[in-house]
Amino acid sequence: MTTLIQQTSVNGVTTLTINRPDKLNALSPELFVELKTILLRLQEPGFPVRGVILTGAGEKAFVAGADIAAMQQMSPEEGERFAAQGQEITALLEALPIPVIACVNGYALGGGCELAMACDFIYCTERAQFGQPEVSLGLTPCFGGCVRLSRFVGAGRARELIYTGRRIDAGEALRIGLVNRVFSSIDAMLAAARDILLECKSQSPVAISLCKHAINASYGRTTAEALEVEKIAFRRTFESADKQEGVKAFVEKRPAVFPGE
Ligand code: CO8
Repeated sequence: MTTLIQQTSVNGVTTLTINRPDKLNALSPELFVELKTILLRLQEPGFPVRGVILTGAGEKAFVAGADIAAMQQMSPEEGERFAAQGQEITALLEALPIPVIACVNGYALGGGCELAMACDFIYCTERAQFGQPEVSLGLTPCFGGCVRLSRFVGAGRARELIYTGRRIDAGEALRIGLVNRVFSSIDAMLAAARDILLECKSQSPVAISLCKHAINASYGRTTAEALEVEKIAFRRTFESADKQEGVKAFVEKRPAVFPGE
């Protein structure tokens, strides 16, 4: 059992709770090690999880960023290693072949906002605050902020947020497309995330993982290249038992029961 990240699983949905509330869940090197171990386990073929919720413990923060105190004495080489560690985590999160929802209450700043953006989409409470304040510390975003923020909100808005280090509230995050939905309480947010993941659970896991792959692979490719990835994903569904079952069930006018392979 890990200590910096709590893990609970119900009905095939795993909730990962970053658990350093006294430090507003700031991302320390030790926390990265735990998170990496968990994410690698979730990627193992056959691991019985169909959706993940990533959230933060306490009332104040999802994650208030990378651990600023830990960065104080780092050499450039150590800084680069820390950045690589963070990028490895966000890449692992993004590559999970199942839906992952970030549930943000309170601060999601710097590395916290970047961690949320490595999930498939973001829900938040009315008390959420988002931002990339790195420039106010003389730093740059390095866990994917310069790359992923513009995918959510467009290049112009991403530049404005990153160059000013400004924080935005839940209403603005919703308006510009950083979050999908805003909730009045943590419980309502987590319940909605679980409901959506259970809804996804009744669909073909193979098809969902291929959709996720095609969406992620579309970034950085030309339209023609991205369409090629989509075409191959479609082809791969024809090799799956899920597609056989889904199409057969439709023809037989009954609900599909997907084997997930
Ligand atoms: N790192 C370490 N400790 C933190 C962090 C953090 N990012 N954020 C908060 N804490 C700690 C505080 O030091 C404090 O600890 P203590 O009680 O021991 O003094 C505790 O959490 C509570 O924080 P506050 O008392 O400050 O709480 P407030 O409610 O007054 O303020 C804020 C909340 C506004 C969120 C404030 O804590 C704050 O500004 N935090 C920093 C936010 C920030 O700048 N985040 C970005 C960090 S940089 C980053 O994430 C980019 C990644 C770069 C990686 C570089 C690799 C080398």
